[in-house]
Amino acid sequence: MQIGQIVLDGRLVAAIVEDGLARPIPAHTTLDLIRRAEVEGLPLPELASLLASRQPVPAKLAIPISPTEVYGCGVTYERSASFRDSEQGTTDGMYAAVYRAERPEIFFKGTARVCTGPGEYIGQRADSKFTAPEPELALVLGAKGKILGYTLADDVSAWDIERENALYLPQSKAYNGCCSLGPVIVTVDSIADPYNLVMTCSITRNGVSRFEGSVSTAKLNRKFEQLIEYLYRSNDVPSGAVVLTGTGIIVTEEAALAPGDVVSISIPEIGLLENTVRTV
Ligand code: DO4
Ligand code: MG
Repeated sequence: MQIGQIVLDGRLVAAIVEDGLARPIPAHTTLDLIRRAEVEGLPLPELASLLASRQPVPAKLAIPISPTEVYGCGVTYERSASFRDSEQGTTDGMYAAVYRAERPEIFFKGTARVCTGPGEYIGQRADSKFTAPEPELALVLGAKGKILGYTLADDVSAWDIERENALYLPQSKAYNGCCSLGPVIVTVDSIADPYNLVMTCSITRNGVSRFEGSVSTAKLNRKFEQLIEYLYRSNDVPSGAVVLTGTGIIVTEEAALAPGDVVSISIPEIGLLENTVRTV
């Protein structure tokens, strides 16, 4: 099942998305739905089916969830580790060490405040000259870290700020419009193998291509359960949190984002997430 959110009477409302249409779930956001499914002990798709209107409306999709918290996982693909080490002038430095380590890199990305959805803007910090999209598979979590579904994420990051000093990572990662999510959440039962999804990313400026890249989640060096287990250590993450599982697509510096650039990220099983860059 695909669950998204649409704007109805000026408010975000959850909806089942099928055949390009949306069946609204009145008076519930996706977060309300997740919490109610937990209280009533029902699987999310079952509750959504019970509550959804029979009357479909056009599916102009907004952000599929306003997450309680968003976390990012880092250097989960070899390509990401070697790129970041090369940015530090080394081949086997701290990023390679974390890539190989038992404990994964996990950082706090923000809350719903810094998130945007399909068709909205993503942010390029005014003090960054090399901001890049990080296309990632994202996990939508319920209580105790149960994976409820998958969506696409753009962990937009100021790579020049991270390159200057790794201790600047929070500034390179968390700011207005730094995280795009969407277009829908595909519930776990509808993805046969999340470790076998092909993701593509393109950047265009004035309709002209500046970058194309792709990766398969088969190249992911971590299991989701391990990421979640570490995230929940001494940390009572609430239902409705989102975890970004790391990028395996590395954009070149020539394709650094500029205002007006369009970033498109897609996994056929989930859809297309498109955003335009704005300086923030
Ligand atoms: O280590 C810095 C951030 C890594 C990251 O966000 C990623 O690998 O996706
Ligand atoms: Mg990332």
